[in-house]
Amino acid sequence: MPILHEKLHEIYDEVLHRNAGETEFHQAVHEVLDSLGPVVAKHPDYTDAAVMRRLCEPERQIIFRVAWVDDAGQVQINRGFRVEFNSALGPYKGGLRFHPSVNLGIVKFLGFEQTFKNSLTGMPIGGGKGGSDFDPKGRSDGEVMRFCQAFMTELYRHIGEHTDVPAGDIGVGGREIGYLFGQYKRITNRFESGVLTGKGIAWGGSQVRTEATGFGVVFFVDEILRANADSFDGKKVVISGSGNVAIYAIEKVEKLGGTVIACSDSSGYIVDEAGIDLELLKEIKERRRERISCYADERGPSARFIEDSTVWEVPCDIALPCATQNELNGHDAAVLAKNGCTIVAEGANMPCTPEAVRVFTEAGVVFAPGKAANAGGVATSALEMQQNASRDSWSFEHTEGRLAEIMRGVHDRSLATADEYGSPGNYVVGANIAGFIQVADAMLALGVI
Ligand code: NDP
Ligand code: 2IT
Repeated sequence: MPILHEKLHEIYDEVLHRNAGETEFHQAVHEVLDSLGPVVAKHPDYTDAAVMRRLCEPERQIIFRVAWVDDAGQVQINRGFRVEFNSALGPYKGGLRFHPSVNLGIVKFLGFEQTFKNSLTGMPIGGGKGGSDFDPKGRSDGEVMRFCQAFMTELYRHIGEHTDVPAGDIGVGGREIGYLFGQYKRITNRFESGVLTGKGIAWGGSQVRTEATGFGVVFFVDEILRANADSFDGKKVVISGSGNVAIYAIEKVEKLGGTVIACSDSSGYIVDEAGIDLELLKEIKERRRERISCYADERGPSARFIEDSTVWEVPCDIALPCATQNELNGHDAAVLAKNGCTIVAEGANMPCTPEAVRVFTEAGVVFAPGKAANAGGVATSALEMQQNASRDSWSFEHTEGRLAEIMRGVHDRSLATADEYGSPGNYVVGANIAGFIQVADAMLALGVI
């Protein structure tokens, strides 16, 4: 890893020491500290007030047992997490992830990233993240409901519309938010809409929240293209994953004139040279919750399924990693660059390894980090909170317009900050510094807490 500024190096050592073994958290912290050298040099007051050191220590970390009964009558035990990372700018805000890989280090990396991402949106939201090592795959609706009820039976005491507002992430979509909200309402006897986002439209949800992360990533890439007097027209796009973020990224790319020719899940990927048939993909992944190979079986001769391989071997102009952390390594990055890919934007959180980011930078591939490119999801969650607070609901067109405007703001702020701090065109540096400064200034104003 590159050498950090001396004062930041001390902070990183402390993080390594205090959070032994939490490799994803170390990676996320290192990536931010690596950008902050010029800020430390320019603003000694941040160091004097230990702002960076305080930012690396979550305000509160909650770990709890979740016991529930499966369809066979067996008692199952899972572990639940909520890491309330930083509330300098507003209530803790961030998703819940249900996936067998979830552990404290992963939740901390996600909560840390979320703090900077939320700041970068310019909206009044702090950072937090949570989840469980519960694996929803193969579980019945009834099992998912009982798990969500057991999870909320502990979580409810820690959250609230002014305190901490969870939402979805991997393995948590509209169905799970419904069961979680139902149990919160039942326990508290309050219809407190603003306590969760990603709700159904009929019961306090916002238009566009389902689509927001995927649409937002594509709006961000559209800003990059426009800045280079280019457009999506005729571009070949490859996307990893086939969940919430991937599906709506595909929808918007196709709307803007590009063609998505490949996407994936954890079993392999599909290539469809005719362009992904979105309705078929939604039917298989969203409604039937089946594997991506079914797409190739049902689509006909234009599509094929490649098992246990990486989607990054498919040549494209634009790549959007939308599955999970560290899914695109240095080798994949080199293959993408060699095949002519010119823009990579992270729909997922930290999907590119540090080595991959280095390869992209050296090869002149424009790289947009997740905390900027995927901020549309949480930004629209903040719009949902705004609608809940005013007991209002906005049209699809109005909300999508707000999302596009927010993504333009995130893009322009990242670029302007990169310029100001001597790294023109570097979205990583720009997003990290712009996200940092807003939280840091709030922390200075609020005193040592
Ligand atoms: P979903 O659960 O809807 O979809 C996840 C997709 O990624 C699935 O296709 C899944 O495949 C694949 N995937 C997950 N874990 C792995 C793994 N370990 N290896 C290979 N593939 C994997 O989640 P989302 O679409 O909501 O989230 C995707 C990414 O976007 C995550 O990084 C999340 O943190 C990030 N994100 C999500 C936001 C949101 O609003 N939902 C907002 C901002 C970022 P399979 O089904 O086979 O597991
Ligand atoms: O990573 C993310 O930004 C999310 N999973 C969305 C969080 C939210 O509160 O909408």
